This record gives sequence, structure tokens and C-alpha cells, in this order.
Amino acid sequence: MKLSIVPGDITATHADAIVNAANSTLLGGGGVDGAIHRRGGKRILAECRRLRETELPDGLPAGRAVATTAGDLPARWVIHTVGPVWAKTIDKSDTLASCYRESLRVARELGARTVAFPAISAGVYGWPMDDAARIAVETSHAMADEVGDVVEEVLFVPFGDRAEAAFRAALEHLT
Ligand code: AR6
Repeated sequence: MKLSIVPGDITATHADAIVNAANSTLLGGGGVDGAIHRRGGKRILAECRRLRETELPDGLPAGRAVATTAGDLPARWVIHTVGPVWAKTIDKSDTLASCYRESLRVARELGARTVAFPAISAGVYGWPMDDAARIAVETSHAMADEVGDVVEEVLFVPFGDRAEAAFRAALEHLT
């Protein structure tokens, strides 16, 4: 399983599945979530609403992942996951790692060969970028044995120079 860095806007990234840094309501928000719903059109929100009415009446808990259509995006699926809100006194690293693990498990079940991730929790939710990038890269790398029979490539999509530098450093640190 290859790990790559493709900086820019994830809504323009060509991948089988694009991961959304959503919130528990699944009903939209700002940041990457807002961009995905804006560019992906109404079908994504319609499926999110259906999920809320059926299997997720209380919303999607942090660390879990669920898929919908990608609507008008250049992808087949959007995988919605909810990152933890960063907190100084509580270590929620395993919840953030779980976002990557669960998203990749969903991707494998769907048959997605390429999966694009934003820097989950590193925006509105306040996670320090270097640490967010390290968790993203290390966790995805560790999933290769479990999902690599289907998922051929994981694309990290840092938004801005600071995020790109963090992801490049995290990837270099692996090898
Ligand atoms: N493409 C790629 N990355 C982006 C894009 C984009 N178009 N737009 C922003 N980013 P955030 P979170 C980066 O805040 O911290 C929403 O309101 C951004 O610069 O989108 O997990 C949800 O509804 C940052 O590096 O997600 C939740 O309420 C990274 O994506 C809450 O924000 C994540 O920033 C989730 O917060």
C-alpha cells in the first residue's frame, strides 16, 4: 500500500473514496466538511439525513466512519469520520488514530483502491498539525496488512504549506 502526499483542495482530488472530517451530526459544517457538501451537491446530505433516520439516530461517534455517495465530486464515495476535539489535558490520540483505521476498513469493504484523507481534527478541532500528520501517516502505514489487499494507495491532502511540511516530515520519518 502506497502512501502519497497530494497537496490542495480535497474536493478536486481524484480518488475512489474521499474522507470527510465531519462532526457527529453528519449534517454539515465548515472547513473540509463545508467544502465537500458544497462541491458534492445535495445527494451527500440526503444520504447523511437517511443515515440519521435509520442506523445512526444519535449521530456518528468520534473515531467511527460511515460511507455515502460522493455526489458530484470526482470520487465514488465520501467516507465520513469524526475526529476528536483536541484537549490539552486528555490524550485522545487513539480516537484520532481510530478515524484512519475505521475509514480504511470502510474503504476496503467498499472496494476503494485509492483513498484521500484531509488532516482530520487539525482545523476547527484544534489538533496540532505536526502531531495530526504523524498520527495520520503512522496509523495508515500500520493498516497496510489489514486493508492493502484492496486499498492500493492512501493520498494525504494537506491544505496549505504548513500542513504540507508536516505531512512530508511525517512520511520521511517512516522510511
Ligand atoms: N481540502 C483539504 N483540506 C482542507 C480543505 C479542503 N477543501 N478545507 C479545509 N481543509 P477542519 P476538523 C483542512 O476544520 O478540525 C467542521 O465544521 C484544514 O485546513 O475541516 O476535523 C466539521 O463539521 C485542516 O488542516 O476539520 C466539524 O464540526 C483540515 O482540513 C469540524 O469542522 C481539517 O480541518 C471538524 O474539525
